[in-house]
Amino acid sequence: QAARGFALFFTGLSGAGKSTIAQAVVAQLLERTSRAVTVLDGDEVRKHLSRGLGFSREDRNANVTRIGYVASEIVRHGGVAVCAPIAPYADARAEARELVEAHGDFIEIHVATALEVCEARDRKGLYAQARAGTIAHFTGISDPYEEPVTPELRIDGNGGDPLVLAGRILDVLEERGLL
Ligand code: GGZ
Repeated sequence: QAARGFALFFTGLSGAGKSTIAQAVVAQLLERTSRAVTVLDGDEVRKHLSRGLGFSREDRNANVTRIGYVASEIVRHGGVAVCAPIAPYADARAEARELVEAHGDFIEIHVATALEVCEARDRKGLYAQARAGTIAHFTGISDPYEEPVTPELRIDGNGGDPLVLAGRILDVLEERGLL
């Protein structure tokens, strides 16, 4: 019978390492499964699915719910959806979970990286702009991030090799019978 689909839902601050770890997970998944793996990364989603949405609570939640809906369709067909939005609000994460769990497993992965570490990385210069007040409502600086209380997995994103962190995620998937 067809394998049960699942969604990996990464959440964390900008610069926490969500995309990097997600990419490493996808590469390792593709070596282990012949299933279709679809990536719904924050940046890409906002270019297409969520084009025109901003960063108010309402818009962020709309963005996260849309991601949850697309992930649920992928999961319904036995696929793997890899999502990596900031998803700062618990209510929208719960809604995404509900959509996906109607059809398969929802693995929430909190990439826990200290704000100071994200800010020191500042790969896109956005933290500097947020501090300067050029960008308003910036997560962690002038906008909230509600930490997941009981994610399936919490990963320390303050350092460490993304390949090793990805490997740990695959171990969890295997333990859960998803691989
Ligand atoms: C947070 C922002 C903001 C504000 C632009 N707050 O590090 P990045 O650049 O590449 O990822 C961030 C991305 C966040 O989009 P998401 O769709 O993941 O957010 S949410 O889940 O909250 O809907 C960052 C950039 O967009 N960015 N302005 N004000 N991040």
